[in-house]
Amino acid sequence: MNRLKLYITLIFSFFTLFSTAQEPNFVIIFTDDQGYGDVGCYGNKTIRTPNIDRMAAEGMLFTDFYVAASVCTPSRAALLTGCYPQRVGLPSVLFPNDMLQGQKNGMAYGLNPDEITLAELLKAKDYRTACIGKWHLGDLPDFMPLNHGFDEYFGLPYSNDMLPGITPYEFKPLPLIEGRQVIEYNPDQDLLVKRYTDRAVSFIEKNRDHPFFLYLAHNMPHRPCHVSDSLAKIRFSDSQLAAIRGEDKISRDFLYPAAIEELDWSVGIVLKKLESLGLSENTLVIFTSDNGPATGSAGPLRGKKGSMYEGGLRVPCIMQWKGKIQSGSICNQVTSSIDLYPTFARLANIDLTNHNIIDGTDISPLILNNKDTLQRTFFYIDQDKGVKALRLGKWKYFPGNSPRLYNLDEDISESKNRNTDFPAITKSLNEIISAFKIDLEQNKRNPGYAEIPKANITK
Ligand SMILES: [Ca+2]
Repeated sequence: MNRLKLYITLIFSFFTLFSTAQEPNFVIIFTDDQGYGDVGCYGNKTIRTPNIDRMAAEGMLFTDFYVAASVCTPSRAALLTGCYPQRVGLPSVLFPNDMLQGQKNGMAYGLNPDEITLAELLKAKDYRTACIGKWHLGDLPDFMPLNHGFDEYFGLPYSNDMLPGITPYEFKPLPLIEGRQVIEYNPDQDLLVKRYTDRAVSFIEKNRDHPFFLYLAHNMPHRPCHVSDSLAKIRFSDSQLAAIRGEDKISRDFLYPAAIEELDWSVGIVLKKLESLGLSENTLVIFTSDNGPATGSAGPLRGKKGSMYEGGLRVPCIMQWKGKIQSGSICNQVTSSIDLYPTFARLANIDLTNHNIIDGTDISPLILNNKDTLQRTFFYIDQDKGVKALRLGKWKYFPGNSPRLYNLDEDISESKNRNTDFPAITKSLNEIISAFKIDLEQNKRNPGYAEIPKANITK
């Protein structure tokens, strides 16, 4: 009998060991300029998002989740490095390298090749990695996804409006890139969400037996809005659609709800694929947006894309992990996209002890146990204009000559300045901001620089 017991114990230990040996898969679905109020489960009554809503019903909805910038490039730099974008030298939006706005001192710049991105971090555990969609962290080869830890790349290297004929700037044709090669110029953007989704599904299928990290960064619903026929025709007749598509990028704003609905469709396809392959219990799926809305809704929040009010940086965020994250849970803690880096590290058993300075906090205890243990600060930094505000608990504080203090628990729209009511609180928040400014100044790193190819220099 003892021998039998021993065998059973051994078999159990073997299975336990085996079943915990595989690191979890990570999927980040990152939309572009989608607002806090542009999802059903965040209160939208007219845009239909059944798949994202189901994700929330089966997972965790974050009410106070922040991206670390209110515009594209710095928000993406933060997500992939776990740092405030100013710490890694990318505080503002990058333009294509052949344009003056894409250069500093005659050099093109982008995410420093020395930075260890989330993809590179996970490579330490032999993850398969894919970036599908918008990159926007530098468009020369040194800065592109394949040089930043991604095995695969398929997408647009920057924003979907950086193409000829749509803005006052003289952009070159917009490249669609596969790996390192341009495969098309000015691709039909009505098909982008579908093409990205197809790629995502085949990446998941291909790596079903291996840990993977999928970074699915849609270009939509950033202006100009594009939608495939199948989704657009639910809302518009053929003639309406022809008129909307035939006009400028302003008229395309009518497509915004349909664009969100197509993104929701895409979320559903990805989740279904994970379920059908039996991967839902070993995959953390995160849905969020890179900054507040340009044309959509920030719901009850003040401000939009580009703003330091809540509407600029507080975004919808839902996490789903079957069997690990409690169904229908809500997290009201202050959390941020910069937290995903140390959180993924923890979940994949990667040690960050001797790592570069990062700003994020491991939020795995919140995700896995829904514990209210966090009392973290979040700083609102306005591109290259410095630290503008701080969030700690319910308080949001803007220092300066006309300081403002808002109690976000009672005043989510930042309308009642309580600055003179709580001098002790503002004093301590001021001290936290001053210390952080010094730390950021002393411990910031440079972007990467690269020669601009001669062929790209226009006379
Ligand atoms: Ca954006």
